[in-house]
Amino acid sequence: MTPTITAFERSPDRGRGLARDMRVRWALEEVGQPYEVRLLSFAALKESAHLKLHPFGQIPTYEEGDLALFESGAIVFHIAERHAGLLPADAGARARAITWMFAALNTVEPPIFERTIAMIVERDKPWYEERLPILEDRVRVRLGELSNRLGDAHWLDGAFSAGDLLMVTVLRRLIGSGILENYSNLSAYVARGEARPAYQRAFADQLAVFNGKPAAVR
Ligand SMILES: N[C@@H](CCC(=O)N[C@@H](CS)C(=O)NCC(=O)O)C(=O)O
Repeated sequence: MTPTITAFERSPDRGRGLARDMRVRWALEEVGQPYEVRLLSFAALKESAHLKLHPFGQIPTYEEGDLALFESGAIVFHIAERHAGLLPADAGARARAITWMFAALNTVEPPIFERTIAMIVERDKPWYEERLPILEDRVRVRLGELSNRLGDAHWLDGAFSAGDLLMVTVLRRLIGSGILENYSNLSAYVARGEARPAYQRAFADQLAVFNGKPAAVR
């Protein structure tokens, strides 16, 4: 059964691949699962039809027959569990890859996203100039730790996994910030993720929505 995901009709990032449907698109591309996309306006996100699928009125969602999921991490996990290619077969390696999925979303993403939100909604506040460096230091702490762990490895724990997929999408939000660029192994890690053919197909399809062009037919 072909799953259907939801995505922004008009992405606020202007097609830079930051909206979280990118994670789901990338995972589906990695495992070779075709999918359909239902595009939604910001208003439609908050309407009852969508709220039945997503209690917080956000994208992405994932529908497959009777199954409806929300939360990008849960969706990527669902895809990774049902197809080969995103989680190792060995039980220990699989548990570690899942640990990296949680680490990406629960430990690394929060300070990065808090900085982003501050830059969007707090720019005109009197405390902004004082608060931003504090938020950026918190990001640096996490990147330093992640950089130490990654070292000169290609991926976080052996072969590319759903943990790397989520971590790369989380780190991409820092591209051009001047922060990520100070950690050459993390920049190279992100570039390695972006170079994967599955990533490139997912990115092109998300960008096509922003450009108003139909997605490639595969
Ligand atoms: N934790 C959720 C976050 C989802 C999320 O923040 N989605 C954003 C787009 S990337 C959204 O729909 N924003 C619109 C809104 O919150 O109204 C996930 O990972 O799926």
